[in-house]
Amino acid sequence: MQKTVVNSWNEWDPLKHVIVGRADDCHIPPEEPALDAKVPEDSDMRGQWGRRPQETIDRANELLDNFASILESRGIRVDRPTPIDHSKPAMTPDFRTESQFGCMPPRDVLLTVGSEMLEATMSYRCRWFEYLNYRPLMQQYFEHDPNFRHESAPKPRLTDADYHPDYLSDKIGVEKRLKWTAEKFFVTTEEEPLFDAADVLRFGRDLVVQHGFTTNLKGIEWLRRHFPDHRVHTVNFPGDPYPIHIDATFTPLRPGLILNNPQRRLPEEQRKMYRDNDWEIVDAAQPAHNTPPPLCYSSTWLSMNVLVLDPKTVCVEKSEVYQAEQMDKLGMEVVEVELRDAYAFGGGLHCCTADVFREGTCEDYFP
Ligand code: ABU
Repeated sequence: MQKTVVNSWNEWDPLKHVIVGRADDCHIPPEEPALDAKVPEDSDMRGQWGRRPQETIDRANELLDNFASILESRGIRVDRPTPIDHSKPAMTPDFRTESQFGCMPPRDVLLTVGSEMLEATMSYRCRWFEYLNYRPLMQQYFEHDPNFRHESAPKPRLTDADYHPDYLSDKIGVEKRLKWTAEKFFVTTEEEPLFDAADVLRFGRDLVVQHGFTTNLKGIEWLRRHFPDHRVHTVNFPGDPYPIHIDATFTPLRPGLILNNPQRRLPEEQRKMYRDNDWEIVDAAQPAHNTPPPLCYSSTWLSMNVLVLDPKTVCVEKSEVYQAEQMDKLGMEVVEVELRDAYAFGGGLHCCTADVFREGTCEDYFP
């Protein structure tokens, strides 16, 4: 039996153990406030829901299995979740929605900080029960690692009070969305703490958290109180009309180097800690595609949603040739991984994984 230890403090230390999601039984959930706000008005996803076509599930699983094998061939241990029945309604005393989402992508649900794995509150009703897909693994880690801390953030009620009704229109227009996001007026209100784990980036002692559709200020404050030994920084990327999840926007590659989405630049006033500590923030390369694949929630910027295996090695999606070229110029060895046909299931190479173990300790990169 391999020894299990949960430990991961940042996005780049050598990766030794990881969770890779599964596409089994993934659904396009029915309309609901926070999810609708993320779906572009001209998207092919508008107005349809139900189980994803089996051939797309099979193809996505083929790619995810292949990604898992690539990681294993590099000596990285890979665990997989156990899918619950996503066709069942998600129902609490406060809401009901007719189906769930899936067990993709794990990065949205699980935040690993040191020896702790924290289940996020989530902000979509259809994802309220998604943590259950990972509970068998959490139990296993709890059994085998005496220092493992399994934590769960307070489950939110997700009543209508959690969402701004202004966003409940499919005719807002990109211009107005950009104005609203620049004003930090997002679909989620400040009714109760909300966050998705994929809005958080780990830089040792510092956690950088995006305030947007899926994470509100109360969620960030909850994280601040939950991690009292960390410094928690709130960031915004005003160029994004659909701001969810930081990992197609801001991508640390190694100490001192971050890629930033050139359409979603970190505002000057939020760059001080990087500047003061000689970190370089460079524009990411352009995506290789003009549109996302069919039935996909994410933007074409999944091009920069890469998985760093160590400070010199990075997994890049195979068709993202410009991103791969840029990584090469930045001195990274590129591991090509085919995943585009799985993007529709919730994201790219970073999204579809969650860290269990990376070598290294909690360092202070911004003293
Ligand atoms: N989960 C990452 C998606 C972000 C984006 O659509 O750009």
